[in-house]
Amino acid sequence: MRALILGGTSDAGRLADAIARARMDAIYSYAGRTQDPAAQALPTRIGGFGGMSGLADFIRRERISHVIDATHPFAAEMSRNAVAACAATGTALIALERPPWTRISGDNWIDVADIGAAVAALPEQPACVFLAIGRQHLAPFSVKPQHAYTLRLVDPPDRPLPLPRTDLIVSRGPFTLADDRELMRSRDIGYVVARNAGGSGARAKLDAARELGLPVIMIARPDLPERLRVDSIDDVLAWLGHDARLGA
Ligand code: 3Y8
Ligand code: NAP
Repeated sequence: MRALILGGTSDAGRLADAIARARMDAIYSYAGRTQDPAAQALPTRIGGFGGMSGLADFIRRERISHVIDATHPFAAEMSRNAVAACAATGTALIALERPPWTRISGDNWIDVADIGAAVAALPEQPACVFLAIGRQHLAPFSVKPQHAYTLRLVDPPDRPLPLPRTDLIVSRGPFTLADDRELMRSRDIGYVVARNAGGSGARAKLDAARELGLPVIMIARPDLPERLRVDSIDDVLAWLGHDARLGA
């Protein structure tokens, strides 16, 4: 057995720890989006594979027998490539996918399908907007330059930002309720824009918004192709043939 973890999330890191403890043969993979990704307990490769065919070549060359897609729910291209490459090479594939966040009493969510709909959901009247969606998808918001945008990025930007009025926070998660509440209160935030990432690492902003009675424009997850999906690390270990109850 030799596993490839398509990682880049806190859940993927916890899975890598469990697989290393179980002394299973595995490789962890980052896309290379950030300057200083968290170290992992497994041998790690960084960078794209070169599309579906590049991933299939990697699987053959490295004699990968099991692929675990533990990427973020919005890493849709990687997930699609994994389904295609595993089908082409006859390799076992499982996705470790955290459940989406669901609204609870007191939440004021505006559900939207994608980034474009999130832009449309913002008012015409100037507002203070917390764009908690990272760096890669900011350009669509430039059609509403009237807002004061608070941005949270993992790394300092290496090129000019596409929005005229920005307040930049450079911080990687996981985030805390106290910090996110203070962030919103000190900047008089009127709207929060978020992707439905799920998990615990970035949900603090939702709890802070609820406390402050702020609307959250919640971007739904992209559709992904059908593949075997679990939401627990123990289920992944069992699928790999390791019974977590037996310990290491
Ligand atoms: C490179 C690995 C940990 C891991 C932290 C989780 C939690 C914070 C939720 C907000 C939302 C956002 C963003 C976010 C989350 C965790 C987790 C998670 C959202 C790292 C990481 C990599 C990335 C890539 C980065 C994206 C960006 C997205 C920031 C490491 C820290 C906004 C997604 O500058 C860039 O190009 C950044 C790109 C993809 C989305 C974007 O479009 O900008 N993640 N995030 C992975 C790789 O190279 O393969 O650097 O260590 C991982 C984490 N991201 O240690 O606990 O759920 O796991 N990441 C979103 O939800 O919209 C933050 O600010 O509230
Ligand atoms: P994406 O749009 O789905 O993928 C674009 C390309 O990036 C892929 O086709 C692949 O390149 C490469 N890639 C993506 N994930 C990879 C991985 N784990 N290992 C090797 N190559 C990878 O991906 P994304 O949304 O930019 O996410 C990139 C990384 O950040 C992923 O690890 C993801 O888990 C993490 N992340 C993303 C988000 C988010 O909001 N999207 C949030 C938190 C963490 P090739 O085609 O060349 O193989």
